[in-house]
Amino acid sequence: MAEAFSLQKVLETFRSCLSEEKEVYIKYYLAGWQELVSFMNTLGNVFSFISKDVVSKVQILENLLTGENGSHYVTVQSMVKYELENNLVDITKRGNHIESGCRTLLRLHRALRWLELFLDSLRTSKEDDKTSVMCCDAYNESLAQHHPWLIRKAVGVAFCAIPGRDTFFQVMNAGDETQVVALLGESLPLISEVYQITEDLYAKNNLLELP
Ligand code: 1PZ
Repeated sequence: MAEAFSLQKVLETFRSCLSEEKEVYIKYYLAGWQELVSFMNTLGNVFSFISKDVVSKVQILENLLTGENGSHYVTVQSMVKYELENNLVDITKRGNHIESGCRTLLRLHRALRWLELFLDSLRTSKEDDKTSVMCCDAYNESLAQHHPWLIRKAVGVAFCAIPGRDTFFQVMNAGDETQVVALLGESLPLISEVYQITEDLYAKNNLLELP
């Protein structure tokens, strides 16, 4: 059986993500997402359409990383350079490269912003605050802007099934509430830094709207 999810492991993978030159290692980025998928799976089947999408994107990137051009996919920086220099990215509309590393990672990158916002509101929340509201606010501020109506509706339904705050803290498997809050405080700057470095790189290369 797979080891149980723990917030600690997510923290460790995001810590491993950055090289000394502040490049983002795709291997650990994907490992972080795999941890998050296993977390989502413990929350119930309503989330399976979300975790399936994450799994398929992780798989696309893993195939690139282990494929014959894998050496170009070690970091997000090297991937962007390689795919752009070799015209492997559909820039304005979908064409021959619908599964480029750049566009695939962009989807996860946008979702990472959601995660950052959500975890931060969880961290600062009070006992009576609703996780569904926190999820929804974080979503509207991030991913929703990139999703069509139908997906936004489906996500809205999934939010109704989100477990309460107490369950969330338990499933994170990192001790009592105070400990989880402390660990979140430690994890969030790491997640933010990975997010920001990727965001700046994508912005600099005009990749933030890849179809
Ligand atoms: C624990 C509660 C989970 C709430 C998750 C909130 C985010 C909702 C995201 C909904 C995704 C819906 C399914 C797939 C959508 C895809 O169309 C898009 C765009 O990909 P494309 O079609 O262009 O290939 N996929 C995404 O935007 C990636 C979404 C990833 C969501 C990750 C959620 C992370 C959850 C972590 C758990 C703590």
